[in-house]
Amino acid sequence: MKTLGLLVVLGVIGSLAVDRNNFKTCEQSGFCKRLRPLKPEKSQYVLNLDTVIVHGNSLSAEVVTVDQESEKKPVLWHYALKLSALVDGTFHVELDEADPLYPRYRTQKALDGEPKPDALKLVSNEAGQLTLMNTQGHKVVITSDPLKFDFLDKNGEVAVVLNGNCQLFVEPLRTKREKVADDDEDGNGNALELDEEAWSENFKSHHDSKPRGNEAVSLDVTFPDADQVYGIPEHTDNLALSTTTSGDPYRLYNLDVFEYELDSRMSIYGSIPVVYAHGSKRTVGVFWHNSAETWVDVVNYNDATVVSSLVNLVTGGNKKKIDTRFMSESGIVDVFVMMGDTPNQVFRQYTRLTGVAEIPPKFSIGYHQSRWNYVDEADVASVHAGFDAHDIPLDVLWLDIEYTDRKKYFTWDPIKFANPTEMVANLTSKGRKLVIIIDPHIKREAGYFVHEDATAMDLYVKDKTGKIYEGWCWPGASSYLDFFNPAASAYYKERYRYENFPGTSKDVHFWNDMNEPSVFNGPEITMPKDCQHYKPPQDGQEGIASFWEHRHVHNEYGLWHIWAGHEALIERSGGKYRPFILSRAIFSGLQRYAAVWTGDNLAEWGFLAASIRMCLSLGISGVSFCGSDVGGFFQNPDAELMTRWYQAGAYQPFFRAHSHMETKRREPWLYEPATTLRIRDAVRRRYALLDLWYTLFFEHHRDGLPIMRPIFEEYPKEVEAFTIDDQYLLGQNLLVRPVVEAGATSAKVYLPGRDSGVLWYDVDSYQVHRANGYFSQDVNIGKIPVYQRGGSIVPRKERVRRATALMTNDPYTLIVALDANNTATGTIFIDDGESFDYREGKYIYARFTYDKNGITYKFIDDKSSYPTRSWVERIVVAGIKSPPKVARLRQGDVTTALLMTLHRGNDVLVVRKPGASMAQEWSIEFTY
Ligand code: NBV
Repeated sequence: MKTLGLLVVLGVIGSLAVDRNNFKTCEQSGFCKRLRPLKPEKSQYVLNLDTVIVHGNSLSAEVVTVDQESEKKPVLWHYALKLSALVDGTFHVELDEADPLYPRYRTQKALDGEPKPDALKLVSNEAGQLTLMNTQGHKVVITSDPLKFDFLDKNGEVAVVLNGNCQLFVEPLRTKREKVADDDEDGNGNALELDEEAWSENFKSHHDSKPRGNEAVSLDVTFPDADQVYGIPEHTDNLALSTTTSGDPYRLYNLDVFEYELDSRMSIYGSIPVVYAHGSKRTVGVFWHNSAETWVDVVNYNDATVVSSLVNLVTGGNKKKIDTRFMSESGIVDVFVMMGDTPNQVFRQYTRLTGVAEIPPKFSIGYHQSRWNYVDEADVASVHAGFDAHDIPLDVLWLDIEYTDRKKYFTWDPIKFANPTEMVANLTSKGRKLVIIIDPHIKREAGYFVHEDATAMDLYVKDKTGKIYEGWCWPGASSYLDFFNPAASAYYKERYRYENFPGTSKDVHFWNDMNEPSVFNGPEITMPKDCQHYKPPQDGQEGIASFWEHRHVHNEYGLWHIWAGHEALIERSGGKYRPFILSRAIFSGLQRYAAVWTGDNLAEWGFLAASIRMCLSLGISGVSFCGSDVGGFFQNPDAELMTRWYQAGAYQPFFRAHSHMETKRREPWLYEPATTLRIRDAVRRRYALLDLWYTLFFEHHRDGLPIMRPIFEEYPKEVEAFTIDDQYLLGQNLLVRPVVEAGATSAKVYLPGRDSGVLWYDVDSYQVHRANGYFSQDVNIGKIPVYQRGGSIVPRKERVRRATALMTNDPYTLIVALDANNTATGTIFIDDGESFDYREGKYIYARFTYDKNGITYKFIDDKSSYPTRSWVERIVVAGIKSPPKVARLRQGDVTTALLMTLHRGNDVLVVRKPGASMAQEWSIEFTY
């Protein structure tokens, strides 16, 4: 079987690899090439102490650049510095030109509103150093000449340094003529040559006109005492970032990279410029708030690849630290320093800035079946029926671009999808939903209403000459809606109204692909950087000051697209229902509107493994609702890989199978029966845990923490775990180690919590393991290692049905895994699964607590309630040492004696049919 699978894989598409020539290296990216080598011994930036004003939560001051070489240190340029303290141990540093020729772009949509201020106090001002403090006791020491910022933790130790390596640069905006005149002092023409490079760039056959010239920004950030740095997704390499001294820096530039490669620092679809630094002492982070093309260098002095001489030279040989450096093509220096000091605190600080995900509609955490394409209504009906025939749960069927009338979004193919209303009704009659794709490119075809309206109303992105930009994408000649223009987003939102898109209803949700944006004939398969986006008109801003160039907003484009779609879906239901959207492009803050997937992966083991670390990295960067194309997009997975991918996908937040049109059909029943059964088992495991998932999403919404967590997040002192990215925690209670190796008969698993004596229960057998680092778990093709933490209670629904909606009133089984003190707790969230009514208190958020006296179910939010009809049908207590003799349920005025049985080696107690309603609090009392 395996050999056959391999032949098929090689036969269908041949060997696949990214065409690196399509994408820039640092050397080919003007500003990266220009800035990366700049490492002055002394920074030119100096804070003018006479201008310092500290007021409310911020300090403002003038910063100048001076010619440090010359004795008189003449001033070269003026800048405005603002340092603010924000709630929750975060600082904000902004440095812009004091009087720029035109306003420089400030990223607009990443933040979830204005960050809340904290007070900032000037503690001292002496010997050229200012010391400031927030209310939490973090200090900032600003050295004036040269400018440097040291951020001190609550113990007074330096945790983050800005410009310690003198790599702060803000290239001032200039007019072309001025620059020539300024620099060509000796008249030898060199300046002119330099200038030509500053005012245009070429890549392959593409010319970038760079009308504003060079305007890059850069800043170095040092993390003393850090062992590892994480973040800056989306990349395919390890969760813990690598040293970039050999090869290119990490690149952040949203790109449609065909056949992207593994273990790479190249850009792919998403960019989130946040870095976290972690060590046994503390965790801190830095959010580089910039939507332009960005490169990030990393030097980890603990890294074996960093030559020891360099370590000794820089650190004196005994101190660990990590240097990072951000370089962006435009914008201002706009950086948030998050002081942690634990992983959870710093991840929370980041989501306080950029927001959390809405509680997803419950169906969307079920299983999704997609393919490019289900070809017509009959195909949809038969796939749909196939799930029932094979008793495999399914919540959503997906339609890719071929459902449209020749790639015209907001239309249906008149022949293949002539009766969408009926098709959707067939799905909803079984409790299922439909997701359809809408891409941001619009077909330029006479008579297509969207194109005609967008042209007439002037809603498209413009080219460098101010004419409508025309690119090439699926529909052929296409133009792109300019979501920065309020009229364009308003128009786009209208398109989603039920009456404007017949066939859609509250049960039809959306997938927004290609929104990097992907442009087949554009530079690096995207939009030229000198394209023009809408900017609100302002007096005196004409010519190049009257629009934003695509270069300024590139990484934010997809976010605006998704934001508009999200608003549209809320508006179409009059604000009643929570939308589901899947986005391919990613930028900071995207989590507020959409789920993501890791794009066009390959049906190879390496891509299955990569899906874990990619989602972990996105998760700690705010975007928890993440998954990968189960089975792999390109190529044909053999039965073993397919099985392992389902088993892994069932434990990732977004669980969807998807495949390329040139691959073989692979609905679960097209494999031999044993494989179909294993896939069925994996999907059913997902459904049994839907309420755990739903609670985790609610808790993310409430507490802003990732759902998939790296081990170090919960066990921050376990150095061995700092680089683990092939296993993870779901919340705090489940530990998952997918099998990502062919032919595995065992899996190396790290069980954290050795020092605190944590117990881990195998969810299949209740066998208990005491945390002791790595151990080898036997597996077979039916098993991936999953453990429940001792001390936790996990709700399950064991009567798995065809779809999430059909399980609403089903009873719960509670799995109580006892810790060494024979206690456990867990939580549950229940609401209607689809509306915003929870905001009015129509929900239950409750805690289960187990101790030797019994079990209680108590509302955490006691002002809220929800009339759920679910009840408790069974309680399983694993790890019990002295079982009670009698158990009595109390709910309201009623007391009922309960039946109990013992299992395994008498260490698993089952409380049978308590029958307690989940709509009200209850308790079970034990007597011994
Ligand atoms: O819309 C077609 C595909 C889609 O199936 C895939 O999931 C996206 O990532 N889309 C990309 C465009 C073309 C892929 C080669």
